[in-house]
Amino acid sequence: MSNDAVLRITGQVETPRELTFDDLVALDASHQIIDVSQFDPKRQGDAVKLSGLLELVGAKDTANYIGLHGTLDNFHASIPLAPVRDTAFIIYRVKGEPLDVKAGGPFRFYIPNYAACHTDEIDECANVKFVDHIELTAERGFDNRPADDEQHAQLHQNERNT
Ligand SMILES: Nc1nc2c(c(=O)[nH]1)N[C@H]1C(S)=C(S)[C@@H](COP(=O)(O)O)O[C@H]1N2
Ligand SMILES: [Mo]
Repeated sequence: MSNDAVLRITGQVETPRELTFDDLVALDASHQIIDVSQFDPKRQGDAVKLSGLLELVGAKDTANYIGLHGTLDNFHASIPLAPVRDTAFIIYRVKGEPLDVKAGGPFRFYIPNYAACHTDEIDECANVKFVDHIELTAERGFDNRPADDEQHAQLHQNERNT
């Protein structure tokens, strides 16, 4: 898999950054989560804490929402930052290699304790796969998560067909 994928972080930050796999590997050990199965037995691999990335870019006090953009399948979520800023992480590595696209890689956003899809602003749908852009905003940003059961069922149907 290509190792030159970048995760952009922009918006209400002091220093916008474009981070590669190697940049994430190089982040301080205090920002790393080794083996995410401790949070969800269905998930494997290693992650960096969202809080570590926010520190790196210098998130501003005006950053109230976090936008998670997945260009690959045009999937976007915008959720309040405060409830997830100390718990969310980005899975990026499995067995020393970049997270495979089949597992939502190269960068996959993950919130432990998410709500069922479209029951809450912070739901399983907000665990955005193939995230290539994290955008901090003052107001709620673009979000095209499924709005009801029918749209959600359709989304999962499409997943099975691809
Ligand atoms: N980019 C992207 N991320 C996404 C989705 C999607 O369609 N595209 N679906 C969401 C939904 S509705 C769910 S339930 C979870 C499913 O993740 P999983 O396939 O790893 O179980 O991913 C979420 N993240
Ligand atoms: Mo879902």
